[in-house]
Amino acid sequence: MIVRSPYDDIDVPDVGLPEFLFGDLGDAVDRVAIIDGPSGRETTFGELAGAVDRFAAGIGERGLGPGDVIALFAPNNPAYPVAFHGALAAGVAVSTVNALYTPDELAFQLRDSGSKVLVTVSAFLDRARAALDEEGLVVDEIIVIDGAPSVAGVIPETSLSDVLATTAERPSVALTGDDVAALPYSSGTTGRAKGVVLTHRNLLANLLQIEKMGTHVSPDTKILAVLPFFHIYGMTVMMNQGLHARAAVVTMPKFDLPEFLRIISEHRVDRVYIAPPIAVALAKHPMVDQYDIDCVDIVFSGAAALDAELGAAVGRRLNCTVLQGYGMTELSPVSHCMPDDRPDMDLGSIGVALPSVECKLVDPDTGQEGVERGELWVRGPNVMREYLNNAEATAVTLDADGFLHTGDVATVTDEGVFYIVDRVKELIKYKGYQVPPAELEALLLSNDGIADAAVIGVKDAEGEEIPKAFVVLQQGAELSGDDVMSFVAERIAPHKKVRVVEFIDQIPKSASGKILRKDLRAREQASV
Ligand code: 4UU
Repeated sequence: MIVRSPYDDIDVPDVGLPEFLFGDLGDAVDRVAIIDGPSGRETTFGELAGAVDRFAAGIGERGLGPGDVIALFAPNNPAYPVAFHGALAAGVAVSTVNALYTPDELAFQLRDSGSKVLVTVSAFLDRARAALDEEGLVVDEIIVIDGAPSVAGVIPETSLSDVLATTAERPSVALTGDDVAALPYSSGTTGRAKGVVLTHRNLLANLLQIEKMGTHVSPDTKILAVLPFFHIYGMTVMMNQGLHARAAVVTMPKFDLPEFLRIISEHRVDRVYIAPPIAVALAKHPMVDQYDIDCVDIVFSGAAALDAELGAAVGRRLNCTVLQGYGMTELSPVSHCMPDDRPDMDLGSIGVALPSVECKLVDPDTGQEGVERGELWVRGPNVMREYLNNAEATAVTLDADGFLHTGDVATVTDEGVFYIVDRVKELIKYKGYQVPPAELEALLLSNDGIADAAVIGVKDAEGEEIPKAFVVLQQGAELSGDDVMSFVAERIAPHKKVRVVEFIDQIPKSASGKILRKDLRAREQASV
């Protein structure tokens, strides 16, 4: 019933992640760890480790330590790993926040995670200050990591250089693998975004699992980090894998095609991690031919299904290997991928299970295990501990045997190659970003003109998944589809926008009042 990884198991050392990454730099001290893509500024491993140490001291000096949480609300830049690993080294967990969030969304995560410090950049200060006006937060300081001068606001704002200038000793915390390291947010299979409790062991294990598959990331590799570090894909696969392998990580604060191509070309990047929408640009955009990017060896796609044809087109145009992996925030994130040395593997697959990963395919309706096509359950050292302060959601997702129920439907070949073929969870993915329907439904219901609402994912003309709202209007209410879309767009991050609206007389619901999304999907199928 259980499909095991074809690789030998890994051993996970019982240490904290910063110790694992920076404890013994050896001759990597003078190598370049981070390159700021836009400016080309370089940071060596020695400089980075020194800054991590000072940040840890500064965090300790503020009285923070094990059990505390800080929030990191920033785009990719060279200071991101300083704050992330500095906090971890002080025993403090880091809740990474989506850089596109509105003040309300940010406030929700700050409150829910109990963050005591907010680390951000000057361009985000307006949103940060607005969030901190909300009630129930325990944030008492903002640290601005891109060198902006500190301002005397309602909540003190400190620059990174002031934090790093501390003469305090780095706190001596004896971290174990069981300590909490990161608290990214994910809606999982149902409901609103929840804090995903990832331990040092989880994050470290996933690095070793990826490495053991023969991933050829070496000190000579240059990794492009255009996908955000706040999302688990960027955090583990770009930032931490790069640091672990002593590769150079080239950071980009956001995706912009000419800048993306310029940075690849100028820095001779050989490994590019993407989500499928970037594959569309790489395969089709005329601009790609204007740049010398023959340095690219591997394009690796994850976070949403990659079309095999599209992937093959990228490979032909860039004359490179294209690989696909599968992951989930709750899995730290990678559980399956195509190894570097198997470019022959079907690009429409997600590859094989990583070392120490065990899988089951389970019929979501009957619970029968070992079916040909079923919900993918995953067990391994990379599986999250729990959802933060949410035993109920944890119980739904993580069973007594330690299997995490992914909400994705998969098949597997005799060779152990997995395919994702459907999704049974509510979650919608827009360009690889999470869109939790429950959140949009709650927002829609807060409109006086809306009596009831349900949101599902549908395909647009390009085959991209987009959120669609079914809306029941209050009697006498006169709202157009555009009114509904604007109402939502003004209140949430751009990737969560409702992109289609259909008015309907009644939302189909079960006897217990649960939205019957299956019925809405069937209705949608019937109309195309
Ligand atoms: C079909 O998206 C992620 C993590 C992605 C990732 C990271 C490292 C992929 C490969 C890699 O090496 O996490 P979340 O939590 O934002 O979203 C998880 C969901 C999955 O449950 C699934 O529905 O995103 C979807 N998903 C995929 N679907 C992720 N990867 C794939 C994929 N094909 N390759």
